Amino acid sequence: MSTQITRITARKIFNNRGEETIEVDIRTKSGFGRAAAPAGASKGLAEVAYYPKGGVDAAIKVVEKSIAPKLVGMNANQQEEIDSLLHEIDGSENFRRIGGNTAYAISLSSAKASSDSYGVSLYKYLGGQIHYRLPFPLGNVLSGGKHARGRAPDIQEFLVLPIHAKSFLEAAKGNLEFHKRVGELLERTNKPFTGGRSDEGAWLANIDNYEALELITKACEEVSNQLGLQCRIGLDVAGSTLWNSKTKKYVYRHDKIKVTPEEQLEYIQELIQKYNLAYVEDPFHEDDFENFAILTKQSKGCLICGDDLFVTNTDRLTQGIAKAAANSIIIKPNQIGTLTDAWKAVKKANEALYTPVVSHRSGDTTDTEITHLALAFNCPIIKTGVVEGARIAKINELIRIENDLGKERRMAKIPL
Ligand code: 2PG
Ligand code: MG
Repeated sequence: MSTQITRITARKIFNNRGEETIEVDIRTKSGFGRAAAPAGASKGLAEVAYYPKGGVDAAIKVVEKSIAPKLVGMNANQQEEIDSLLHEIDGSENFRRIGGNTAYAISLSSAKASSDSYGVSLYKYLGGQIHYRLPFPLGNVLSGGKHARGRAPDIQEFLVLPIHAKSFLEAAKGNLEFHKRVGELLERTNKPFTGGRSDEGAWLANIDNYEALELITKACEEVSNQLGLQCRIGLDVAGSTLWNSKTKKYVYRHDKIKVTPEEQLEYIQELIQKYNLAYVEDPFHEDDFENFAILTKQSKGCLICGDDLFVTNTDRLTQGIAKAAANSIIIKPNQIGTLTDAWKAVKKANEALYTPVVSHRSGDTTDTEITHLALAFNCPIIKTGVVEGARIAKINELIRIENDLGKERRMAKIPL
């Protein structure tokens, strides 16, 4: 068995939005790994640059000319060395020369090639001898904000979390039922509803935030009673997409209101209480650590999660921990570029008892690495949609992993 890298190939493929993305194949003497990068629509300002100038074509050239010659001959199991070499080749602080998505595809395909060389699943290769716990799926049932095109709620994501499911399969089935019921209720109550869905497979409807929450609460109650499964609701407010930095107000276009940060805080607190929310992501814009801290302190029993706030960046997370801003962090490896960097953020989060939530991107492929990362990183929650090809690929992979674990399978514990 050898993990020595013999060949690296990069190509252009498409994500579920039809956007170009980079895919990398790495061959070792004994194995093969392939990974394609995802892409965000509502990106954090502090995320790494996805591509060098010239986009995916330029990134492919970079792989061929600057990266492959240096990596061939190295061992794919030297993850940290490979990832630090990527930083070295790039030389910038945000991967703008080689592209964060280029780094992602190399870093992940290398890990996959290594695990394949050893003949073990990626999660076992990365996680080692730990007791694996299956994550709870946090599923998007209704889209708004930047993920919808105008006439939809201002909040970006309305999510469901089947908190007491006994197995991943049961949890996934629950989410499918919640999603289906939301669609049925929309069909019954909203005349213009056409059954349209967003990139993440969540429903699109011209309703406001309260109407959305009332409807999802009803769907959750009905389906919970039927299945004997408890469903809690979560939101991704994507605060940065509502924030106007000039007027210092959050702009709710659908609701035609503009609110100050203080009013935003009151509004989110009201939603948490009224709808017993279990999870709120990015309730404020990406630099408002202070209001994140106030909300976190006042919201017991609810995860306050930073996505654009932290961008999987250990320095930003450290800043957040010092201020007690949020108690949970979204982990999207392509926000930071490499597996090693993402792993550092998870370790820091675990040390500070911040709940790590591994997440897909709205522009995604049928790749399933993040499901393996959820297990290896010990993330109790995975945000990866309910339906749609790129989402179902990940849900199905978790079902396979659950089967693979057999008698040892156990669900994670969510600190709620
Ligand atoms: C988010 C994500 C995923 P995007 O904001 O959490 O749902 O969206 O990939 O567009 O950043
Ligand atoms: Mg988000």
